[in-house]
Amino acid sequence: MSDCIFCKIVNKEIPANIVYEDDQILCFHDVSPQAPVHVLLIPKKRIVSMDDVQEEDKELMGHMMVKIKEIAQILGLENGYRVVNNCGEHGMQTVGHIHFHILGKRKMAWPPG
Ligand code: DGP
Repeated sequence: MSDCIFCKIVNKEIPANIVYEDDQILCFHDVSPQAPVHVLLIPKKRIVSMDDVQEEDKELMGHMMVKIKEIAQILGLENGYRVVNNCGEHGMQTVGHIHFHILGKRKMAWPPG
């Protein structure tokens, strides 16, 4: 059994507000939203971080990238959005299951903090 919180969401052991799901990936609302719309896109397979992506994950990672625009459409992000991946300690990653934040419905600042 994994202690990974996102694996528990994948396995429906803990609830999440799901936006999109297929056999490979899951997208759900972030519990601590930093924008009016803030969801997390994850692979169902646990990959710890961007630093752990392997050659064999190319198709899965590509699938996620292709689905982002579809998810943005579901969420009504017609004015654009930001996609963020935090990797490792300096990237301020807090959950060890690779995820892409999709944030929208407000204008973002740059550079990030
Ligand atoms: P990061 O800092 O990039 O690792 O982002 C982790 C995000 O995960 C953070 O924005 C809060 C969110 N999060 C943590 N635990 C849960 C949870 O149990 N449910 C949901 N929906 N989001 C969570």
